[in-house]
Amino acid sequence: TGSGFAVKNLKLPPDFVWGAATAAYQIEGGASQDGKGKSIWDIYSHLEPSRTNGENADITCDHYNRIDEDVKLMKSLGMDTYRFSMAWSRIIPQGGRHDPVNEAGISFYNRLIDALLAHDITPSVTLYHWDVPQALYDRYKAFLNTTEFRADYERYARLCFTRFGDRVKSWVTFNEPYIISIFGHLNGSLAPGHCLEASTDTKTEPWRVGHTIILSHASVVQIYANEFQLSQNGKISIVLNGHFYEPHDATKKADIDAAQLRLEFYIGWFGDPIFLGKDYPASMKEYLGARLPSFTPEDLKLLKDTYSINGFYGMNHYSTKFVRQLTTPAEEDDWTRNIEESSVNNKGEEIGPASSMPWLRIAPGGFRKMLNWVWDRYRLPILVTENGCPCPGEADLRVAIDDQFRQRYIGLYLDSISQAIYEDGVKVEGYYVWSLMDNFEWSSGYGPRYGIVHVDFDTLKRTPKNSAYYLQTTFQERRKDVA
Ligand code: GBH
Repeated sequence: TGSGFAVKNLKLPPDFVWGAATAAYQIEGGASQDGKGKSIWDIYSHLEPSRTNGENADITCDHYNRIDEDVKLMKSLGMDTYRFSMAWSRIIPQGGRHDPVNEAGISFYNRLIDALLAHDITPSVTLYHWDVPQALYDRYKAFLNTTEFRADYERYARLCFTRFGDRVKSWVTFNEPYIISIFGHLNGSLAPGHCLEASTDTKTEPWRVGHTIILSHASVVQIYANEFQLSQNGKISIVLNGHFYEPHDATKKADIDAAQLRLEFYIGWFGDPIFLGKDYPASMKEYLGARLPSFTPEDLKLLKDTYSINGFYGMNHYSTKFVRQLTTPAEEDDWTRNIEESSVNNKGEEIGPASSMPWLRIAPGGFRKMLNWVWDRYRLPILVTENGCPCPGEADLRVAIDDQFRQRYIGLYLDSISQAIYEDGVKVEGYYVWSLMDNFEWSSGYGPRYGIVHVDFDTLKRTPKNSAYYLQTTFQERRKDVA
């Protein structure tokens, strides 16, 4: 894996923007401060602590009480923009369309937005990053009830546009619908983990959850376009994640096809309805049959009416895997189309150097191909809304701060963006590193550290890592207009 892994510092457009991304539950803390309600993550992490490495995010980075310090830090590192999510349960503690609004929660986000703007940092707001109010889960199982969820989410979104839209010009409706559906409702490694209960139907529920997200997204895009966009003049879209897939055996047609199918099942599932105004990919409909919900004529009209309003493609991307089409009969409830993922191909070659997470390896070539795949299919300007990694050996503080693995990862992935823009003609407009600072990494708790700023979770002291300074200088260098 030695060759092809040297950073070239390739140029980026002068108006290309960069910043960092975070999510409310992962950094805020203040779990019940100022009237905040409980979300599914508060319950999930406390009910069975072994699901989250024995940890929770009651305090985490305490960002809720440290926004001035944290915004100054962003400024000192030269960021143009900051992507964060709002906690629905801070704004409407019980979540529902008839439930009271918590003005203290609104005021927190107002202070954050104002502090960012005062420092010339453009806010990008994600309305939903995995933390649905627990009350909605208790009432009707949240995403599993499409009609109820959609109506409650519409009210929450409308409230956010009304109260913050004079200053927020970049909106994301949902972070990573695939993860919400599959990890939250099929294998239960993320909240709500409802599928861990005996009475659930994992054969159909993940696809129902996906259906709810697609329709709720489209409704809110329509609301934004009809009621707000003319006066507020902002952009709205969704963030999709996904690995890139390479064939396990590059000479086998079945493996080449498997790579394409895996991308359709991961990204096309949401991307085709949302960005093309079309039905689910034919490959999914054929394989999943009645397990996949169908769109009514009104749904399809909504998708057709709204797809072109999406102002960008939000891409969370971390790594690439090999896929092999297995020939053994699939298990009865298999949904992966009998495709096996791995980080090693048929020749024993690894996809790239390993981080401290088994699924995340340095694979900039796959990233470049992913940018091209998305551009070819959806023709939308791409914002890389998350990219980053934890480092091997980071339990040692010196390694954590002098994070050479991360600097190389970021350097190579920025080179891929440059190649996609200048050599392949793909439109890429910005880059958000995941993450601003070390934080609560969901089911892994405080183990892996994705931050470009180190957080000591005893003292809550923030210390920029060398990758933070690397990002600052590499963007200065790469964006110099030398022509
Ligand atoms: C992002 O998701 C999240 O948006 C962010 O909150 C999180 O902190 C960050 O990643 C780092 O994890 O079964 O091989 O796919 C990325 C999606 C979901 C990808 C879990 C890896 C597990 C391994 N990730 N998935 S695999």
